[in-house]
Amino acid sequence: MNSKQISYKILLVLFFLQLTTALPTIDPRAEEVKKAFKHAWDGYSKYAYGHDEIQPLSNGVSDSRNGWGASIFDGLDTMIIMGLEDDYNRGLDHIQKVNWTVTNAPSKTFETNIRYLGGLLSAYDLKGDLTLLQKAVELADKVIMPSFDTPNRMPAAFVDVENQRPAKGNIITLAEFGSLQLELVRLSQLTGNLKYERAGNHILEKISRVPSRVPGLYPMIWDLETFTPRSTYITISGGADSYYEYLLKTHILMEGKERLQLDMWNSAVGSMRRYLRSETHFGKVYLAEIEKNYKLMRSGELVCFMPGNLLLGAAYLKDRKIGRFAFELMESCYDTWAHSPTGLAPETWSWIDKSQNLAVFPENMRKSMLTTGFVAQDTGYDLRPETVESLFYFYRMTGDKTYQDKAWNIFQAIEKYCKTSAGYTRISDVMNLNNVGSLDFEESYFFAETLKYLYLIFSDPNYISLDEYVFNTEAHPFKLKTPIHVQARTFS
Ligand code: DMJ
Repeated sequence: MNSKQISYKILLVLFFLQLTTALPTIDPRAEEVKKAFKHAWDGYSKYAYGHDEIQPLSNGVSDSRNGWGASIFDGLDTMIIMGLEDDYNRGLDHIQKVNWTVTNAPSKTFETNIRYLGGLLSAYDLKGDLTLLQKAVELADKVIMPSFDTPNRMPAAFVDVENQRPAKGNIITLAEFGSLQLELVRLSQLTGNLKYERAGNHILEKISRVPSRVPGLYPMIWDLETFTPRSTYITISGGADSYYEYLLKTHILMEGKERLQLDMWNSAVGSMRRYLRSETHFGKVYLAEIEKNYKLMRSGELVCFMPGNLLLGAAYLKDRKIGRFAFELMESCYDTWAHSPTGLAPETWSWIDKSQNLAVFPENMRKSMLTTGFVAQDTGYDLRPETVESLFYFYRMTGDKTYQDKAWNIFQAIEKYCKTSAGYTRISDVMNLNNVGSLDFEESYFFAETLKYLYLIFSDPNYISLDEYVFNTEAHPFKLKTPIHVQARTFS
């Protein structure tokens, strides 16, 4: 080797050294989450490819979401984010062939919107394959938009896809008609066709004109024909949840131009603090429910998206009061995991409010309040993401790494109690260390949400930054036209 060759070699080494030091260090925990995704995806690919879900105990299949391969649509952007190129390409092949006018049952508008349309738009935002946008437009035109073909232009809960018209039935939940707008707005932004955005936002205008007993909060069950609430039951849980979530997110996605939805969000949050906030004798804070004139001390894992949504709003609006509320809810949500014997939170729980006399409650309830801080009701765990989702927001917006450690605890509990040879399954009893009761079902949102949030919380914070993306309710990130400033500047 002559001296010239030696100096080239040194330069090359220095160049690569610089390259390696310039790359962010990879947290080994992100790699573990990626391995979990791969394990689950390989099981699904082997036994259930093209079906909506795998049954990961029996290696059977299930088609609960139109039979178009929901796991593929839901998992596609996670594959892009994790750099799983081969799995992505195979997914794209499948997507190209899906026929939107054939289903095994009427299509549920809300689920089709958040999982299929949301998945396509997000994968398109991340990767730019035109097929994805074309399929999204087709899906919107053939399935989502026909749901609006009702006398008052409100979306029907189900669509008969073969005939492209609403399926019969008038009863619909707040979340089902009140959280279609984020996907429709993004589709309008990407295509330049405003008809989607108009249809989505029109619903919110209609809701804002309906009087409510509790300002900003609406009952869960509605009659579509009269467009009036059919019950007095108010909750932030399933059936209502994403309605509140999307008010803020749509305002952000629309670069602050959609003022009404931000006002509706602010009013809803004000009422959550005033009427739903409940504190226990031991300082835990939960979001209660309302039925008639009663406050029900009942909540659950599904509600645990709210701390993250509140913190996003608090950072965006620079509102300290909302921030404090977010923190107390985050802590109590996480504690339902930390204080359960398996480290997994129950689906629902109740509690005793500090205004109530502890002594009048049964011994077992008092004991449970003292030891765990809640009383488990539905003891199942459905591989849900909400607490991990909020931890992700908290980590990204505070820079506090203890949120990563909490997410890691949750991941380890999932690994321990939900893993099967072909994936991960829902279980029936998180409170029973001896028998968690595996149930043989893996929801597509496990690929879309749970594993994505877990992966991102251990990734470089600038990767899919909250300053640049807004996540739909199924954890599909949509690119913001104008960045916002909500992420922390330092992480420690
Ligand atoms: C997801 O499908 C969505 O987050 C939805 O809004 C409600 N919850 C499930 C996951 O728990």
